[in-house]
Amino acid sequence: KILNKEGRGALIVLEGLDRSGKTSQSTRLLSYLEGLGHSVELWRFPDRTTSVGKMISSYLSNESQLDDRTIHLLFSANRWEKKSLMEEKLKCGVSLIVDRYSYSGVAFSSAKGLDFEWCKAPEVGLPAPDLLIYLDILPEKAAERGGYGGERYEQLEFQKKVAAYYRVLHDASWKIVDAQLPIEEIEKRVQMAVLDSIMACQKGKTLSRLWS
Ligand code: Z5A
Repeated sequence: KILNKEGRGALIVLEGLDRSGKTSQSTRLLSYLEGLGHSVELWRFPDRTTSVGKMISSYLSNESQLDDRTIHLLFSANRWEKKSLMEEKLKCGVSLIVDRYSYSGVAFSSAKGLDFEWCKAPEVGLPAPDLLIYLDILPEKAAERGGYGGERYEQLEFQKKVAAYYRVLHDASWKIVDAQLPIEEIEKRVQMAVLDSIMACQKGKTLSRLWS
């Protein structure tokens, strides 16, 4: 495996609105990197397999009710409970493709009306992505893709607010990709950005922390 010999793995995060194509692109990226011989894993948040994740899953499918701040902190705890493993994998040379991360946490909870800085606070200190790929799509276009299901947040007006908070979070380091392009075209752009990032990590780029 390439990375085990040459340095740490890269933390690659994919963010975007519902139906922006994160899952499709994460899966394609995994196959691509594996095909090149890289050590790589695909993760997603929320991780619904943990006990915290099960509470989140039940909330998202409207099977349980939780106060807005409580669910926000659970989403954050779901990342913190994976932090040590995440760091260990990266250190051992495994690159991680992560489908949603702290940015979703802040954008979704802020869109509900919680204070933006309050939402960021519990995320401070988590590993920061080496590369954040934002799949950029108009909320109206995303809604046309297969229709929204029954989960919370899958409503057009709410998604517009989420998009606005992603714009507040955005900084120059993000790789913005037009998510309305054909899947294969997006895939190529994602691949190029990811290979650059993996190379930088192999050459000794240090892992930084959110939001400090
Ligand atoms: N949430 C939160 O509040 N706080 C947090 O901290 C975190 C999350 C981490 C979890 O949803 C919910 O939790 C989410 C945010 C909130 N809320 N919502 N709503 P999830 O992660 O389980 O599900 P999702 O992220 O919403 O996934 P998704 O709906 O499946 O969307 P996607 O992964 O971005 O898209 P996709 O499955 O790859 O593609 C959707 C469809 O579009 C599919 O039919 C594809 O074939 C099609 N597609 C994809 N790409 C294209 C292109 N380029 N052209 C045309 N069609 C395409």
